[in-house]
Amino acid sequence: MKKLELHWQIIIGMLAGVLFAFIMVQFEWGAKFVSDWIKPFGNIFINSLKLIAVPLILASLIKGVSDLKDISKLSQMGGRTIGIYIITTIIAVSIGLAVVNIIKPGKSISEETRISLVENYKGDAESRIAQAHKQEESGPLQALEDIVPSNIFKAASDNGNMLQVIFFAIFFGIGLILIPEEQSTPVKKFFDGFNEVILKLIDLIMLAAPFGVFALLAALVVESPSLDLFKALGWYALCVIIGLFLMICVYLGFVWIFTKKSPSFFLKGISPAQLLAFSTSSSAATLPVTMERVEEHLGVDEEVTSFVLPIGATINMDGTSLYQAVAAIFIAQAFGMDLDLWAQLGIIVTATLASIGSAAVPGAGMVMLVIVLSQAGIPEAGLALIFAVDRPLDMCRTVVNVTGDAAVSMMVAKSVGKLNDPEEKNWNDNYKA
Ligand code: DAS
Repeated sequence: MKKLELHWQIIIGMLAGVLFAFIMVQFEWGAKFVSDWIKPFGNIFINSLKLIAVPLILASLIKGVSDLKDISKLSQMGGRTIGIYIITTIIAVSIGLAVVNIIKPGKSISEETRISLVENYKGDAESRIAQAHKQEESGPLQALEDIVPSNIFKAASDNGNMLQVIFFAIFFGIGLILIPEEQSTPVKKFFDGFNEVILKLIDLIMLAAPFGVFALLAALVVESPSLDLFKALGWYALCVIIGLFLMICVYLGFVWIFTKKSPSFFLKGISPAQLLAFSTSSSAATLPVTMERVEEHLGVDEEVTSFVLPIGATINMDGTSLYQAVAAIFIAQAFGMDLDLWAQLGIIVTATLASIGSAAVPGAGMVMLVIVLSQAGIPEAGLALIFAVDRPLDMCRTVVNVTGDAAVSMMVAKSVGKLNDPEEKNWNDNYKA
């Protein structure tokens, strides 16, 4: 039987997981069975992907930077990458603000619903508020200071702080460019081989993808809060999803205009990574697959993906910034606050910075949301209003984060002449060569 394409395998795994969970919850022991005996396999799957993410960044970035031969190309690509990332994030926040101001979901929250939600989720909100305040207390240049690790092994152990790994890899790659060719060649050969091994490990891990997402979705369904909460927050969640959908359309338009590649080509190429982002809610865990899909199915040269994607997974979170804008205005509306234009423009800045600071792991966007709320003078207790639906929305916004990284990598590749064409007849020979 012809092997199903990866995205169909993942879709089937997800649907089976949801169906299995709905069957399980019919029995009083069902939810506990799923949490005890199924959910661990989902965590093992995510951990195996996160295990690969750091070695992959190290190998591909060191190889990518050292292949640049001269440092001017690095700064050229870096400038374009960061510039386009910031533009797409500002567009995302603006879309979020437009949607939430038009639909006004916060106006639909009744007083008693607000009071019960704040009561129900105050504990969870408080821990995230504490986490964010710890982050906020640091000085204005703390984020810059945190980029330089004091110990590479400690940096590599914390998936939430991949900027330190990226910094070391770029630094090491620059060192490779600066030493004599006869000395750097064996080191580069090692990292080439190391990179190939990591890519092979990703293929092996992805064999377990349908089972991993089955377990993740089954656990999500049995652990979701009661459905009636969703009704109260339905309009809010709808705003986020409409905004995220519009942002995907923006990416498709950019890719079409700047690379002449059709939306169907782009979506077919990136869909397995999008489905994985949806299942894991983690850009970091999805990064290995994002890199493989962008290179081998969207035609972006490794020299670009190894640089643009790890940085994108860490600082380019357009889905998160859009969600933060919608959430902030929703909470303000629910608390009867009317923010003027200046306050909302301020949210464009703070949500952009907050998304850059959000780690590529589940729930990070909500922690950083506190910074957006406190800057705009919106009650932080409002976090409790949205906590109930954060996980499903985290899955959706992570899809947009990953999609944005892939779209920008195609645009950067096109601009530096490093976008190959997988639709060419002898693509594989060229690519492999
Ligand atoms: N889950 C984060 C990510 O991995 C995004 C977020 O929490 O907003 O992209």
